[in-house]
Amino acid sequence: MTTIISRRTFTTGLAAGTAAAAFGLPVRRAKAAADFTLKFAFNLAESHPITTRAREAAARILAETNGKVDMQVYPNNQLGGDTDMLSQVRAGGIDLFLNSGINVLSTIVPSASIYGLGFLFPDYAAVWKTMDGELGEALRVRISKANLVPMDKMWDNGFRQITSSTKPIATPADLKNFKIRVPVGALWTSMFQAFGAAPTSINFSEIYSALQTKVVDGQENSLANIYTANIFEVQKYCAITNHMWDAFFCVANKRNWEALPQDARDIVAKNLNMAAMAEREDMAKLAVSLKGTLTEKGLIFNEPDTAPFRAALSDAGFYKEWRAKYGDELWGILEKSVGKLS
Ligand code: X2X
Repeated sequence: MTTIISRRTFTTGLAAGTAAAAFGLPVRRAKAAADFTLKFAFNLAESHPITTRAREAAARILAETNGKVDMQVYPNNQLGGDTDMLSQVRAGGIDLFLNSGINVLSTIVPSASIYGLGFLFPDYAAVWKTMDGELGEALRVRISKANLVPMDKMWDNGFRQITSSTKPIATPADLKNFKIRVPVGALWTSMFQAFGAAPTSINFSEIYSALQTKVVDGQENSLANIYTANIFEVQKYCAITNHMWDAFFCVANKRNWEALPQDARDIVAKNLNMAAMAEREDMAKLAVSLKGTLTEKGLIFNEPDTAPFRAALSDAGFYKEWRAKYGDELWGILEKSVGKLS
């Protein structure tokens, strides 16, 4: 049977659309309801490249599934902070969640944080060789055991830099008792304790107000987040420490994922992975260009010698302690890719 659109319905719809456009209102198109709606949530700002690429993926998924799969993108902690979003993706209220393996995801899969160990990667070539290689695969296996389905490609969250409202951070001594916000993950707290700082775990949803009200004096993040989450407005100095690199796993609630027909799953996974690859390129460019942009916004940059920071972690027994926690198998896989650590 063919659907008959009466001329009357058609012209009425058109007239309404034209009128809406004339008044600058969004034009509502009549759309068949999708068979599957997926909620895709994360903590990043609307203007972060992750959001842009996620929205592109959503449009492609809708087109390639002929309107059957409608992936709705919720950036900027719209569905709650990370701790909350993690509970929701586990319960099935959120279908897809982007989260760092070092962040709240590590509260249920502790080993997922291993790639966040200080000063592991000199550059992006080393990063992707490791995370698209054996280590990334080993971590995805561990995440799967927690009833979450990880997509193959991680989304870049960048090399991290330390910002402060009180003083430039030039040496490890400057971090002594420094009140710094870190995400909610044991490795982060441990690393800044090893530096002698005073870390406080705070979700990204609260970072701006925590800095603004001086609950903490500093934080550490990629330049992309310092810019898109407006952190530069409440911070004065930025030390290019590259002390760690971070990225997000894209994980699906297992039950909801398996409720999708296989062909739809393939289309969703393919487009999420493609979006991650495009976003990696965006981030690599931003890491270079944002220094100028942020300087114009008034942020004062310094480039400390990082060797003493690395030595401080080593001297505090940081690597030794975490080697015991991660275990020899995972540590061996990591060292195969990045070289001996001590
Ligand atoms: O919370 C952060 O600092 C962020 C956005 O970088 C992470 O999700 C780890």
